[in-house]
Amino acid sequence: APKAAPVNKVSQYACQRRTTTENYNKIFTDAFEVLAENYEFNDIEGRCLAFRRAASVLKSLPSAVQCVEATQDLPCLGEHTKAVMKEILQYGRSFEVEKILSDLRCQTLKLFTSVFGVGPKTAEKWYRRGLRSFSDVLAEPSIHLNRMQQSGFLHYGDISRAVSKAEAQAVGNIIDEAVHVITPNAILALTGGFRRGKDFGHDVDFIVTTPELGQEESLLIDVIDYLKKQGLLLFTDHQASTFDISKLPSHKFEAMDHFAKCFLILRLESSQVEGGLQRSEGDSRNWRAVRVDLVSPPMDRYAFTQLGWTGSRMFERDLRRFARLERQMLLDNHALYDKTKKEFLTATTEKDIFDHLGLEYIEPWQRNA
Ligand code: TTP
Ligand code: MN
Ligand code: MN
Ligand code: MN
Repeated sequence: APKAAPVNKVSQYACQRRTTTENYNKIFTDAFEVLAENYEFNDIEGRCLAFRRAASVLKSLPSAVQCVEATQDLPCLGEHTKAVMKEILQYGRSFEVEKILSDLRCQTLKLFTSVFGVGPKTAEKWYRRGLRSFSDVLAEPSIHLNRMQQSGFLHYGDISRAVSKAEAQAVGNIIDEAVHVITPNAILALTGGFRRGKDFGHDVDFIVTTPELGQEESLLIDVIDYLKKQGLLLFTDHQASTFDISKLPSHKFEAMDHFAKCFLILRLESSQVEGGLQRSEGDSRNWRAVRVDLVSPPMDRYAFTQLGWTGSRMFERDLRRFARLERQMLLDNHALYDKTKKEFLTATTEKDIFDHLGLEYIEPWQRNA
């Protein structure tokens, strides 16, 4: 007999799913991430995205998948992903994944891209030159490291170690003081992974702006200056705003936006952290380096920036895809444009943007897609 249609069909769009940090299918999603990254290293974008989409769907499930048959009504799971799941269910591991993990090229690219400022292209270039380790790279006289990469190597141990919630809170206190000394009525908001309720992150992300339009223009520079004078800045890369109000939202999915922003490495003292620093064994320093991102949009773009920077990346990607394909609208970190009405839609809260898109509101902690 034909089965009744499932009542709660899982959407193909991450922005129509509620995904907390609780992942009951980590055994599968970890495997998919290895495969996705390997396709990324080999420039096979379609397959990379397919595995990331599949992982994202499994992350939204309220329980662990016990058999492949249980996935038949789920979107975004193809033959290849199901074959990997079958292997894991049967043997507890995937041989395809293990083969990748033991591959020298993949291991080396993963090592190199773990350095702040080193992307897949640079990693590939170094690998092709026969370099296999950090000491190989640092001993190669023909390699010029840019400022970001130099800091990446200098603080490698610290910034490759996860940032805890307590450490993120301490960073928040530092930024809070700096921002408000400069502009008493400035607005500071946590964004990124910690806003989604993650317990650990690779950095801490904040939005800083001012209630008065235009006043935010000098804010970041002044904050950087203030932190520098306090001796707290180990690295800074400031990017001035290239925001153009008349531009339509981008058609492409791109992580970068046009607002003023800075990528920092901050010095965090143990005494500033409740419960002290989490240190690795044998490390007796009373400080650690932490990666911090600040973005500074004009106030009338605050909601779009908050929605864009809260992530996750898959959630963002699908918000834009949903807007384009289901609503004929263009969404990015700056604006929402209705192509049918040929007009921009304004928003003061994230909820306004979900409303414009005809989407149920998804809380930040439900966006861990
Ligand atoms: P990340 O800080 O890279 O990622 P995360 O906070 O989700 O996770 P973690 O740091 O713990 O690894 O990026 C946060 C969001 O910011 C992400 O959704 C992409 C967005 N982003 C932009 O929109 N534009 C930018 O220029 C940058 C750097 C990030
Ligand atoms: Mn990198
Ligand atoms: Mn982050
Ligand atoms: Mn970040």
